[in-house]
Amino acid sequence: MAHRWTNDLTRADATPEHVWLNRRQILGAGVAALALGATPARADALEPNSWDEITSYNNFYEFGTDKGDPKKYAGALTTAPWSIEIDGMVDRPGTYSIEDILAQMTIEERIYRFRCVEAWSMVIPWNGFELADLLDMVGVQESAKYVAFETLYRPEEMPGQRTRFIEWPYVEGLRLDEALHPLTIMATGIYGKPMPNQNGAPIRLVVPWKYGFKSIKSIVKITLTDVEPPTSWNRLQPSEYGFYSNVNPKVNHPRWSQATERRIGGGLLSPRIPTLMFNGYEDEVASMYAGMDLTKFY
Ligand SMILES: Nc1nc2c(c(=O)[nH]1)N[C@H]1C(S)=C(S)[C@@H](COP(=O)(O)O)O[C@H]1N2
Ligand SMILES: [Mo]
Repeated sequence: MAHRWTNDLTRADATPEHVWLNRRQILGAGVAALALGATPARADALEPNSWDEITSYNNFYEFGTDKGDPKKYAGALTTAPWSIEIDGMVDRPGTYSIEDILAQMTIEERIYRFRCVEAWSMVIPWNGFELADLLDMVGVQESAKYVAFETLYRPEEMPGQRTRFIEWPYVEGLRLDEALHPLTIMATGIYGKPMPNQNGAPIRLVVPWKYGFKSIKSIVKITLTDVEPPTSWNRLQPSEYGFYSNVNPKVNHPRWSQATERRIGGGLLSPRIPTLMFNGYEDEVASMYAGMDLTKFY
């Protein structure tokens, strides 16, 4: 595909570590990391978190509001068979089984920083494919301007859905250019293994320059539309969560600063590190927001 991301890193590049870090700075984080000066703290921030950290500290409100709940309760979720209904402004709408989708996609590993809005971060080696490739497969029509996503609604297996904390199903959305950006992936695994249920099995979105809640898990429906789609957190608390939700250290959440972050796994004494504009992907994505007041479109 013409828009394919040029990051050709694999975990094999991690040995020896300093070689990996250099390659990572040049090829992975790109010019942004170089321009910032690759301080040891920043280089360290690109080392992947452990499997255990990634799979035991989660937000997945369908299984409860505690960060330990998804690991405890998501095991009960049936993830096969699984299909995604794709409809709206597309040439080939339909219900696509995950097997049929995967057969046509190139799965690759992408190591991205991942940030939750409550100012914690991890570095996760995702496996997945570009959302753009899936959208190519169904044929996006000229009139489409946004992509809407929906999570599974199955209260029998998702105990959190028995309370109305969120209006279920969980929904999210992207502007079409964001959805087509090569950094935006549909992830199907972590560390080369199938996606753990608590992380959004069998398939979830990953948008590395946005706060964590945009990266909707366990997707069953994708709709191409010409109106800005509703998003769960915006519905719940519009003054705190906007449609765009780009990582932005200069725009604070009304109840906390977003200027710094805590790396999960760094230990209690590890210093908070400065949060980077667009989570460090400024060179890649800033042009999509040129001319927009990001304090208004937060
Ligand atoms: N369906 C669904 N997707 C979701 C959530 C959720 O509660 N339900 N939580 C979001 C939030 S707030 C974050 S921070 C990330 C967490 O992803 P992780 O558990 O893989 O780190 O998932 C996002 N996707
Ligand atoms: Mo989050």
